[in-house]
Amino acid sequence: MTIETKVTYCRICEALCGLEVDVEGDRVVDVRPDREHPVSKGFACVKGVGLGGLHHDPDRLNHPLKRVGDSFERISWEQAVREIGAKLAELRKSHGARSLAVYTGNPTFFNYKSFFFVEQFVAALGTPNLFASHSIDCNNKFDVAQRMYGLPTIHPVVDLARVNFLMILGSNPAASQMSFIQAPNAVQRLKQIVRRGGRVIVVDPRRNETAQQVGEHQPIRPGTDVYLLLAMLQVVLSEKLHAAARLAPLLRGFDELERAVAPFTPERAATVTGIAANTIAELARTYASTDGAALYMSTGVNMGPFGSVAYWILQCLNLLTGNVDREGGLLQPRGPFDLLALASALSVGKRGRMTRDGRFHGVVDALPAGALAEEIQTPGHDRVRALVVMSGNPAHSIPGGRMAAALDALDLLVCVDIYPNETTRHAHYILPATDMLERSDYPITTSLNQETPCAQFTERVLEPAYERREEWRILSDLARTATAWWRPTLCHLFGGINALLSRAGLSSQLDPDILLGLLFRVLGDVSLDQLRDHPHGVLLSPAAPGSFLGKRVYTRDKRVDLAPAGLVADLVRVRNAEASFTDRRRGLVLIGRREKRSHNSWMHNHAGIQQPASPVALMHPTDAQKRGILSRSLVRIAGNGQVIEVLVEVTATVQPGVLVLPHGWGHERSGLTRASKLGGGNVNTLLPGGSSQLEPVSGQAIMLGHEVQVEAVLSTADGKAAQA
Ligand SMILES: Nc1nc2c(c(=O)[nH]1)N[C@H]1C(S)=C(S)[C@@H](COP(=O)(O)OP(=O)(O)OC[C@H]3O[C@@H](n4cnc5c(=O)[nH]c(N)nc54)[C@H](O)[C@@H]3O)O[C@H]1N2
Ligand SMILES: Nc1nc2c(c(=O)[nH]1)N[C@H]1C(S)=C(S)[C@@H](COP(=O)(O)OP(=O)(O)OC[C@H]3O[C@@H](n4cnc5c(=O)[nH]c(N)nc54)[C@H](O)[C@@H]3O)O[C@H]1N2
Ligand code: SF4
Ligand SMILES: [Mo]
Repeated sequence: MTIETKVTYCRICEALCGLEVDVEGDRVVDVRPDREHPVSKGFACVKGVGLGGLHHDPDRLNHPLKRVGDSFERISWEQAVREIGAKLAELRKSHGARSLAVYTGNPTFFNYKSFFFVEQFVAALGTPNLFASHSIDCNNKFDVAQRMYGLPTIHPVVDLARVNFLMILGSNPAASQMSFIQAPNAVQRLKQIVRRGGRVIVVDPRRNETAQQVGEHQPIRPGTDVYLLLAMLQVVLSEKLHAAARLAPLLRGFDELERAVAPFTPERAATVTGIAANTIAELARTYASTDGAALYMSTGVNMGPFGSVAYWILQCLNLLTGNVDREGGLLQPRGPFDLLALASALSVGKRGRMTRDGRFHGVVDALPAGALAEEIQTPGHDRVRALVVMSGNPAHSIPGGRMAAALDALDLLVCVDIYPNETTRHAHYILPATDMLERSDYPITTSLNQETPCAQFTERVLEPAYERREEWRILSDLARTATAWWRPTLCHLFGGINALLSRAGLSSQLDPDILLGLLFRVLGDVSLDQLRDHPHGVLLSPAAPGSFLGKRVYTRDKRVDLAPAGLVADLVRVRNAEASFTDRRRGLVLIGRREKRSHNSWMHNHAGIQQPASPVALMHPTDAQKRGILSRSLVRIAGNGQVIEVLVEVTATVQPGVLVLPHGWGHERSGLTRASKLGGGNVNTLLPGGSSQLEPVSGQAIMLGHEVQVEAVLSTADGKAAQA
């Protein structure tokens, strides 16, 4: 058989690296980084080049499954759709649409068809109950953008190619490739900044792998970035290092912001953050006076207690120093066509969804995942009784350890996934989806985060194996079976046409790419056909300086709101919490980290990607000594009434008082051949959860900075004897 090379791109993380895939029949024989990709230029990581192993993993889901007693039996698609549709319809009839819910996980946002059809499926069911993984990741960012810029999707992107001063808070690009910015090989990009004489400062409680390779490391006490940012803004405002007068026609709320920030001096921030006051003032002055500077923050701050206020103040700093909408600062990309205009036309973020108790609003129209267990378990006629999980692992990824019991309280749990996971264990039906090699795609949802705007369409590399199906098709069939045969949703339109095609005996299906092609034809700078002719991708015009402020801001008066009421009000909470950070604790403060070789909870079963035998916690030598803990020994970590045992590495790269632990581990009961043999446990069981642990502004789950107790499984003396 001949080997054919196909060009595509990886959709595991936001870097979206170009790939070349050698295919022989229905087998993937090789996956390589694509050297001709205009942005990733031959970069890809171990996960991307491992896509062949993912596609052929014998543990993959290949057929629809139905729970029968304690095990699962293979059923036909026809039976699965019929039974699930009927159950959804029955629950809707007897308990109302609110009794139906959807949880959509991280991979949905890398799959444009699934992304659009999830919203259409929710609309078809008529329920407000869409829950999304962005509320355990970055809800604060979307919510602040909505409040300041009028759309949740506006996040000016750092001009990495020209920036001269970049401060990174709570991100480890060496492992993650960053978020809200598409920058493959991010560490190299950061090194280039330093090489041309610029400064990169990594603010992190741990000298993470990025800080070990590039720039300067600024340690900080976990959870306190908001005080650092407030104090930097206080310096910029009180020393008049800003361009507010020039920017006045483009912004509003300056006076109120100035009043609100005035009390947050560097001296006060120093006590809380552990960073000297003069260092904070110096950072603020250098940042404000550098020609081309930017502040960037990510999950290490998002998941802390004040993610929304921190992101708001960070935006204000970038705006008021004149760094937004200029070269060398931050630019607002447009997408292959005007995606902000499209989001606005589609009323993205404006669907008015609320939790049952009215406490939390939808962010990008999705409710906080941290409230899902309560929406299922709190009694009431309209409590959630049926849940469809799309490419997610809520049992594992939501903090609190309460989801498993909540899932068992459902009348219907349907999981659409490529693998069995900790959530599918509780399912009544498991439906097998295609992987990224088995479907065409365009990265619509990440196009607004492109530092180097680029357009790439990929055809499917392989036909779907076994009975795997694309998500849009599964959702269309379920929507049509659960509701009246016709409703104005894409699920009904595509589902209906495809049903007619099958009835006419035709095997081909109408794919939503046809709609995408139309969008490109009407609105785009390039057509989908042109992109098909250039499979490596084509560069689009770079984001233009001066094209954003006053022009593409979606507030009513087109001005950026520097002082949204809900954010100003949350400053009280920030002030009241100051003392809590300096209280002497008995335990250690838990923070997270990502690992190069895994992705959230779903890459641990890959045969070709070697994993450590257990997750490794990191702690400082003084903390280890106090507890009689040896490096590479087993420790017991207790929190939230739960205990897990993992290996520990003793290292001075971590601040004293801090424990670092990766998430996504603990697959003993997943049913996966390899992953279930790995040790460790799920860090989320150690964290308090539920709606009391949500950041009140945005509903983002607070997942960092909780206290845990750590002890040696063997004492130092026993350990030394054992090692000897
Ligand atoms: N303690 C702690 N918890 C965390 C985090 C943390 O840092 N610390 N990180 C959080 C973050 S940032 C995120 S984004 C969330 C993620 O939360 P989730 O999205 O709930 O969890 P994932 O582990 O990403 O699970 C993704 C699932 O999608 C499946 N999948 C992969 N590809 C496809 C596909 O193409 N189609 C379908 N249908 N399924 C697919 C995988 O098999 C897997 O089961 O976790 C959060 N949880
Ligand atoms: N290899 C790999 N890549 C991934 C993922 C993965 O699981 N594996 N997940 C993807 C996903 S879903 C996302 S959302 C992105 C996230 O990408 P990033 O946001 O870059 O996430 P991390 O790499 O976990 O880096 C977070 C950093 O925050 C630090 N930190 C913790 N607490 C604090 C704090 O209070 N203050 C400050 N300043 N720092 C703190 C941690 O020490 C860590 O170095 O990564 C994506 N890329
Ligand atoms: S960095 Fe790795 S996982 Fe992320 S897109 Fe590139 S190849 Fe895929
Ligand atoms: Mo994420």
